[in-house]
Amino acid sequence: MSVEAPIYSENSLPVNIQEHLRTEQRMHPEATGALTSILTDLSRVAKSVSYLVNTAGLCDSYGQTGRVNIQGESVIKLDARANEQFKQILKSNPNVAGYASEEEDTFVPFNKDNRGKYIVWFDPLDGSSNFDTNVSIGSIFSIYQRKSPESRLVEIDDFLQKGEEQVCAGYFLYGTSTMFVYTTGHGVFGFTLDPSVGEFVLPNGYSEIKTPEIGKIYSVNEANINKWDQGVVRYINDLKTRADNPCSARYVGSLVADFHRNLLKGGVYLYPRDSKNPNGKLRLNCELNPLAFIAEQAGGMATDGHNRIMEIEPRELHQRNQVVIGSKNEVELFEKYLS
Ligand code: AHM
Ligand code: MG
Repeated sequence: MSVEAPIYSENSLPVNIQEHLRTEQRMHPEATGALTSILTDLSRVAKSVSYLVNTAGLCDSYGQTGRVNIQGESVIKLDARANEQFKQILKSNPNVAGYASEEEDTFVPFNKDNRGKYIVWFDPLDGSSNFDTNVSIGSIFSIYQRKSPESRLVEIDDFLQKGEEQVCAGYFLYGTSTMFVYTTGHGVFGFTLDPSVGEFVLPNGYSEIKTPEIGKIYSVNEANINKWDQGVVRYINDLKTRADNPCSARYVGSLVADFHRNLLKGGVYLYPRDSKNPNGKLRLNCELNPLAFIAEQAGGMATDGHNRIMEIEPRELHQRNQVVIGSKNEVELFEKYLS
């Protein structure tokens, strides 16, 4: 079967991700090209994991490996394969000194030839329990400058930095199309994979992503309502029943898909603490900080109810925190209900 090329708008051909990254690099004379090279490699990871996700049903990637990860969760075969793709591609980049993954117990220093100044955090496949029913899933990444000297292997403190230290963050969304969304602190850009040429492109009219200030959607696993604090119950009730702009519920159960929809349309995603998950379910370092960086750069907010997510001091690699993230108006409202 041949793949037909999409018909782009007449007046403007799309920019591919390499051209875009080169332009961005030129706009920052202090840039050395190291971050550009990591982002280019991450776009290769995105293509390769997208292929794995798209073909999983055809090649025995459904099901579990039989292993249980540090968080007590069964490792799905595709999680393990996606993790390997991130690891192999990043390892070949001399600017990456090591990585930490949601799927691995601890951080991994690369060998002595990789003593670059950056480290990468990633969740190789988020929402993977959804994928064998063809529901959208994603990958999340975050890049920091290491704190330890480049003459040594990386250390745990390189991976326990506050989110506000991030130099870049993003996600890949495997949805009706595959997207690569990222920020380096100069706006949010979202590229779409054109499968006819195998390139991520920035279609016309879709350059910088801004999120609406007032949201119309709330996304939460409402089946947990009896386990929530009363402030959260009252907050959700307010969103649903307020006279002005009442919200509608949308919940895929895949963080990247829920976050991305709300980013474009306006809304909030929350995973509050509950009696089963006293700190919420989602991980600060590989899930919340990267999405918080994107949300803020798009004009939104991310909080645990009391603190800005990116100002929380991480104490552990796989730390979990309560989160409310999305449109400013609804995130600020949550803070009022908790105060
Ligand atoms: P994962 O990292 O193990 O895939 O879990 C994270 C996922 C998120 O994608 C999603 O938003 C959340 O867990 C759903 O949790 P629940 O099933 O409790 O609603
Ligand atoms: Mg995850």
